Amino acid sequence: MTPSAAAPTKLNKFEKYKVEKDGLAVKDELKQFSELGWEALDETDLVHRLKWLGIFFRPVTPGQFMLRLRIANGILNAEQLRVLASIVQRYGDDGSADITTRQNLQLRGIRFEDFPNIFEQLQQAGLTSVQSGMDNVRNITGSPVAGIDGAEFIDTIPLCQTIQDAITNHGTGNPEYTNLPRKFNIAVAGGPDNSVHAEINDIAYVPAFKDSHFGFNVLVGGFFSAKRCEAAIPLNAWVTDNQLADLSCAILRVFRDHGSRANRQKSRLMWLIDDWGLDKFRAAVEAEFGQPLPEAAPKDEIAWEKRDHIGIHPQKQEGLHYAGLHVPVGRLKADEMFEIARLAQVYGNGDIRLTVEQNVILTGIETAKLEAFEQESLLETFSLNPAPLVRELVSCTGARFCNFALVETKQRALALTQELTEELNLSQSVRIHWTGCPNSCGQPQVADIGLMGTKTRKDGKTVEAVDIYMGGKVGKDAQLGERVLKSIPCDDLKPVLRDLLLEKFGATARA
Ligand code: SRM
Ligand code: SF4
Repeated sequence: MTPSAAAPTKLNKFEKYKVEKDGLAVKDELKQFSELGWEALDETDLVHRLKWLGIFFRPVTPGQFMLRLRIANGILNAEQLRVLASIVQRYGDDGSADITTRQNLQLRGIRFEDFPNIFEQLQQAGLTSVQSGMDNVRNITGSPVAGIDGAEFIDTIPLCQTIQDAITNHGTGNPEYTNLPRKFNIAVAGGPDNSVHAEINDIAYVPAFKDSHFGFNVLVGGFFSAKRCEAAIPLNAWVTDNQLADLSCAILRVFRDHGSRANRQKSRLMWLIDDWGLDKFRAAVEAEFGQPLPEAAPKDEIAWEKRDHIGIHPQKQEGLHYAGLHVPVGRLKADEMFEIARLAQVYGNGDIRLTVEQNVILTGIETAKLEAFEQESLLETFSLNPAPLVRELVSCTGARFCNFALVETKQRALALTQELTEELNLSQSVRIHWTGCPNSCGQPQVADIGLMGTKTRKDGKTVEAVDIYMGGKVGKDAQLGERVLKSIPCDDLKPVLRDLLLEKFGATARA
């Protein structure tokens, strides 16, 4: 759908190609495209429009494509994971999957001609990748322990699914929401610990009671970009659980029709809120929603420190447990995916959950099965009790596959953390987030120590470096961290991190 009101006088180049042909149009062309081969495609189709189907051309590995799924609330079942494992298995060492910072999966190494068949497999398995890239709503995140957490106020799984279904027309594609001015993030928190990082989403729903009725306060406008990062602000609105999809769609229509399409660096929702002021924005949302929005509840129910869900924990269902497996920097190989699916079925209820920390949770494990489960060899790789520095390590894709990257991230993050683990004793875990460039996919601003890739000069040469962020606070009273150090060459980073850990996080040197 074309934006109706306030059509900008000057469209940026992305808007121009969307006017030429809607992104979702490639859905009907995919079969023909795959017969032609990717080398024969129009460049805009190849590099941009295919992202409406979740297909990402990777200039770093041409011919090996990435497929970004959408997994509402990060929950899938063992059969679905097996389908995904079998897709990446075909590509041998080139095939892998990454758990993303939005509780989602990206598959790698895919050959272009295989996509029509892969989409059939996804459809049969009840999976979709539609609208997962470019100017679309990203994966809808929810509490990773929804439905099993004794402390939760509401199970967010059906809520996230309903929002996703509305925006994507049940995973088939919905032209109403495929031409937004920019990307868009939505999160639903269901418990007291804010495990979705509500504050960094364009829309976040946080639990809040009003006159003893349960509902959600609404936050809007949170985002990170290279130019600007902002925490979400209260819309001063309160809605009930059955209104989340309608309100999300109303906000999206306001954004679609009025958000700036001139400068892509100033197109995220917060720029519209700034431009209009919150009152005008709220009134426009209310008009689109079709009914008055009640004022926010005076306080929300986010009262806890954030949990990481690693290890074995009791579920609210008597006699059942969930197990949080630490997946180092979120990367999975096909055999590991098959193995996770097997463990989910042998020991649990067959479900697999993903977290925004790029880890896996298995659910429904009976007490009697715990001992045998803990002996499984996969848990040597995906630990239930990782060392404090590795435990909360998060990393974006980085230079291995991402052409925006200024540095390699995942391997470096792991190697450095392992070296520091050998040198230091730590009694507490430290949340370290790596991101390969200022786009901040690895969310360095929410970390205790955030590392953002950059370049600097050293000994007359340009070298990989990082800016260091600190002070990110998550959970209750979340706040974004700030840059404290600039342009540390990656080769000189270890002693800097070591000193920070010794001085600020209670680390002591090992004898
Ligand atoms: Fe991101 C673009 C990877 C979460 C902000 N992001 C990209 C691209 C698509 C660039 C590209 O085409 O290469 C990266 C794909 C690399 C690859 O091959 O994997 C990419 N982003 C990721 C993932 C995979 C990082 C990860 O390792 O987990 C995350 C996928 C989430 C998902 O499942 O959909 C990912 N990206 C984020 C987040 C974190 C979040 O949502 O909590 C952010 C910051 C929050 C936000 O968006 O407000 C983020 N990504 C960006 C931006 C900057 C957006 C902006 O407004 O300027 C870009 C660049 C852009 O959109 O122009 C970007
Ligand atoms: Fe790529 Fe930069 Fe995002 Fe990392 S932060 S995945 S390097 S765009």
